[in-house]
Amino acid sequence: MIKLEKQDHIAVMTISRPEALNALNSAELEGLKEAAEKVREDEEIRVLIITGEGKSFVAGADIAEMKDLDAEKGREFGLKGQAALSAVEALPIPVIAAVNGFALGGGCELALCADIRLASEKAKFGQPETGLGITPGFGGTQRLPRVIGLPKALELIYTARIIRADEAERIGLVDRVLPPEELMPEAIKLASQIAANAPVAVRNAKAAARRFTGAALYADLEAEAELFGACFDTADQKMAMEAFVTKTEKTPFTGK
Ligand code: CO8
Repeated sequence: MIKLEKQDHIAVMTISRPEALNALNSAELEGLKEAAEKVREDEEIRVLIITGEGKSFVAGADIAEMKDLDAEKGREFGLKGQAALSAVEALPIPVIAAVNGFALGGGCELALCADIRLASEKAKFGQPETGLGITPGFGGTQRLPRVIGLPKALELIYTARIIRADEAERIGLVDRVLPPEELMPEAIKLASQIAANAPVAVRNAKAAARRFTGAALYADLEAEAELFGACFDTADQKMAMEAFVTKTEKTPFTGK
C-alpha cells in the first residue's frame, strides 16, 4: 500500500508493505504511480517526502513476482517499474527521499528519482541485481552513474555490494546522514524551508536544473529494459531468484 498524507504544503508518501520490507510488486508499482499522479494534480503540495514503513525503505522489486518471468515479461515488468519511478522523478515539485532503512535494487533506484536524499544511520544502499542474475531494471544503470559518476556506479553494480549510509554519503549518493529519530523531523524541516519559498520559482528552478538529466535518459531507459529483460532467458537468473525465494544457497553462476 502507498500511503499519502498532507500537512500544510508538504506531502509524505510512505511505501507500506513491511511484511516484505516494502518490496515493490505490481500492485505497489501501480499505487506508486497513482500516488505520484495525485501529488502532481494537487496544487497545494509544494514538496514531497518519500519514505518507507518499518525497518526498510524499499528492499527492491519483488523477487518472488519476478522469478518466473521470461524475457518479454521481464522487459514489460521493467517498463512498468520505470514508468512508476519516472512519474516520481518528473514531478514538478521538489522530492526528498527520507531513506530509513534498506534501499536496495528498485529501492535505491526509487531514491535516485528524488532531488535530495537524506538517510538514517541505519540505511543501506546497493544494486544487488547482478547477484540475482539480472541487471538493475528500474533506471539504476542510467540514474546511478548520473548521480555518483560512472566508475563508482559500475563498481556497485558489478559487485552487488551493499554499502552503509556513511559510505553512501562519501560517494555522493546521499546528501546527509542522520540518527534514525532525526530523519523525518529533519526531512520535514528541509521541506518546510523549501515550501516557504516562492512556489513558481522553486518549480521553475527544478524544471531548468532537471534539463541536465537529459532527454536522452528516456531512450536510455528503454535500452535498459531490453537488456534487463534478456537476463530472464538465462538459467542463472532462475537459479539465483529461486534460491532467494526458497532461502537456499545459490550455486555458482555458469553464464548460461
Ligand atoms: N522481494 C520479495 N520479497 C522480499 C524482498 C524482495 N526484494 N526483500 C525482502 N523480502 C521479503 C523476504 O522474502 C521475507 O519474507 P518472508 O518473511 O515471507 O520470508 C521478508 O521480506 C523479510 O526479509 P528477510 O527475512 O530476508 O529480512 P532480513 O532482515 O534477514 O534481510 C535483506 C534483509 C538483506 C534486505 C534481504 O531481505 C534481502 O536480501 N532482500 C533482497 C534484496 C534485493 O536483492 N533486492 C533487489 C531485488 S532486484 C531489483 O530490485 C531489481 C530492480 C529492477 C527490477 C525491474 C523489474 C523487473
